Amino acid sequence: MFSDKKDFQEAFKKKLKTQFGKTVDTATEYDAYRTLGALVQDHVNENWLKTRQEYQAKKAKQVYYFSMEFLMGRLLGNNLLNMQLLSLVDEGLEELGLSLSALEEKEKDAGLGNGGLGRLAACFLDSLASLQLAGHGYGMRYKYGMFDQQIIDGKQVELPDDWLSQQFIWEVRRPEEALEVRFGGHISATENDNGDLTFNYYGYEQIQAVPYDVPVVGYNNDTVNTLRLWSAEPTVDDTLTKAEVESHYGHFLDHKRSLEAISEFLYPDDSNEEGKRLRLKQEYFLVSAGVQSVIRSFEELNLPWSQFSDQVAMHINDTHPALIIPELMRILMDDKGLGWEEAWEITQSSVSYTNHTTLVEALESWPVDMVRNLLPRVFMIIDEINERFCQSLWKAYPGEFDRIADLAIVADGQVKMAHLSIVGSHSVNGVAKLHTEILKKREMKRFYDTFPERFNNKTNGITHRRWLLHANPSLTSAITEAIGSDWKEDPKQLQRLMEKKDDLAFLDQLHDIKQENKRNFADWVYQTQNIVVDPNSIFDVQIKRLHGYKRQLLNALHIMHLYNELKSDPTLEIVPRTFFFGAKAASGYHFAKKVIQLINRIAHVINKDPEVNDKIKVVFLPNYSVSVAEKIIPATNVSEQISTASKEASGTGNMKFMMNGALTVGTMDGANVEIHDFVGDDHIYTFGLSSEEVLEYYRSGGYSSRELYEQDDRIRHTLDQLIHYSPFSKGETDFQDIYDALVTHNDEYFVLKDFADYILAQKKVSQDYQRTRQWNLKSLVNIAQSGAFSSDRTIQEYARDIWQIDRVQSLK
Ligand code: 26V
Repeated sequence: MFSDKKDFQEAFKKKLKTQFGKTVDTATEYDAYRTLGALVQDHVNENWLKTRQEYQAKKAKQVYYFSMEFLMGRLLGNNLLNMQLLSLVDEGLEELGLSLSALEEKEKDAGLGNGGLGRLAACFLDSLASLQLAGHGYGMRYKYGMFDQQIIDGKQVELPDDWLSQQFIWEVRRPEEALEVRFGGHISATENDNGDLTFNYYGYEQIQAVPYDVPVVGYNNDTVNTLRLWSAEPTVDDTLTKAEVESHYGHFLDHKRSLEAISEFLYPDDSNEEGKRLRLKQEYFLVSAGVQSVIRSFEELNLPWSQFSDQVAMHINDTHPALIIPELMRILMDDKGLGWEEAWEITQSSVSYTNHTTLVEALESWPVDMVRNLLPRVFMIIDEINERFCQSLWKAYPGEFDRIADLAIVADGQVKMAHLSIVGSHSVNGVAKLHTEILKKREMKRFYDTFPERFNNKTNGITHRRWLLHANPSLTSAITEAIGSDWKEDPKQLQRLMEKKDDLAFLDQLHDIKQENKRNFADWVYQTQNIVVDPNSIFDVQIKRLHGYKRQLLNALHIMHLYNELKSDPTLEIVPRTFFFGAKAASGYHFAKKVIQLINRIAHVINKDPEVNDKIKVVFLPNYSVSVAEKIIPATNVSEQISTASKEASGTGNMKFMMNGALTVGTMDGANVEIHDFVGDDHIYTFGLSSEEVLEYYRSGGYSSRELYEQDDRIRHTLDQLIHYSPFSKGETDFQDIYDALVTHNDEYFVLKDFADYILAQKKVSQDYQRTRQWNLKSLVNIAQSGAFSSDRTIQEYARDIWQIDRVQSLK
């Protein structure tokens, strides 16, 4: 590594010359970024090799975290941070007339995920490496990641995210480790003398899965794990023979494109929509390539199959990679010659599953015909798993047809992926206490009755390295001055900040840091959006995917209500607030797009109205992403976590805000409940229906939104502005569907029901914000308690309870 600044500068200049043919004077910022990246990669590579050798030598059990999404964001700054090079490089570059943060901006986000689920996977990789655990990610190398969002005429427009048009400097293509994945075709069975069946697979289509490895650098420990991303790449053999190529070049190209399509794009939907065949292909592609590669590594150890689960754990992030279960069975039986019982024992003991949502519409199921046609042998195995499972149920619950039909993996012409995942694994976990309880008591009650020992909770977490050390360096220094630096490796120690609760100078310092972050963010907003925002106003932020249950609409209606109050009484004193939103809507999700349009309309009306725009302002940040989150979270005062109780499995943005000293306005949902437990009533603003109340309303049907609309003048007036002539509707029908959802269709997400209580909570926020010292104390308590939400804690729990792996000590 670099011994000092000078050493770094020499290496930097040399790399610039030898690899890019430039000098510091002639290099562009992009050249400098690539040079720095290449230097970092050189050092990473040494530790990467060492780590692999160490794992092999120690025969360390390996965890493979299978996920269709890894929302990594940018890597340069985080790699430097984890390698303890950040300040040396920062200073070294500055002397050369370059700015590290400007170079970091040159990197495109690796946006290979939709939202919380994908970002969680990325935080987990950071924690695995930082805790010296042998855990790797297996994912897809999509050519196009999460779409780029533009707002045109106040509406969302999606553009392809062509992120690979700029080289992804961290990946290493490993063609020598490519594998074949097969689709379609037919199966024939032949019986040998012993009566054993052999299955022959013919007439299939095959495609190469080529791995691209991305290093995952641990914090200050020389560990480098791997994120392996698979790309679908046809060979000429996969497509047509040479003669056919010559006569049907057009067909060849069509076929080639159809094969490449498998890793072409990330499904932007997090949903179960039509046109899913390609998605099923993607899922099997990841699973088959991944499982084959895991088996290849295991076989290098020359151990008996009975030791497979001592060496390997495979985790499925939601049900998307659930085909691991039949795929592992297939390979063990058809290729390795194991019997059903032995293969099943190995499969169950090595596979574990996390559920990330209870929304029924989000649960994956595939039409039987589709699975059978695309994956004939895999389907036979699923069918057999189902058959055996139903038989065992029949023994346990004789005559209970209802229950068995309810639990079956294959039923009503569908393959139910959650059922397959539960039956085929030894551990099923939810992502926050409340979520896990809802799974056990309601959504998966009958599975819980059958396999109570499989169910457990693992409350989500976030990496404090990206979300505090890197995103908020000023706060990081202040904390370190106050309690020393041990918290960086043991974030629970942030709790020691509680000792500072009466230290007025420290509380003032927290305030100054927040103000500085707000000013920096305001500058960025001005430069990128041309909107002036007041850093002395409350920065109130809701950033997350747009969905009905997340209730951005509740926030928007509250802002309309504030506007109405200010217009009807221009002398009204309110604490100035700037409301920020960042949200992408799935392209086919009409309602969500309407909410985006409404927020942009509200922003347009309010920001240009001089009667109100020094008191409230609304900013919609287009193309919300990991790197935008890193900018806004340190500058936030109020974190909006206002989902309909019971609907948000956990949330992780809530934790990032808390760690950066924002106060939560939230429902008792997901991990908000646990944040509340840690900080106590006085340091969080909770409001609204409880999850029990919500679930009871759904059960009893006793809610009438129209009644509320008719009784509450504030609600009626605000909603009428959506459809009658008003500054917001401009006399058009753009927002009729929103009105209808709330009034005519009985407000599925209880927006109107929670409206009054939300207004009260927000009033309290405004009052409290004016008492600066007390506010700063609340902020301190949130930071101090946030260590419990570090993904290091979460990963230690997974390692201990689910994967049974230990630290690989001797690396550093
Ligand atoms: C799926 C669907 C599909 C149907 C349409 C609407 C919809 C909405 C959400 C989803 C969620 C897919 C799974 C997911 O991303 N869950 C998120 O996982 C995070 C990490 O555990 C957790 O913090 C979030 O609360 C949870 O929504």
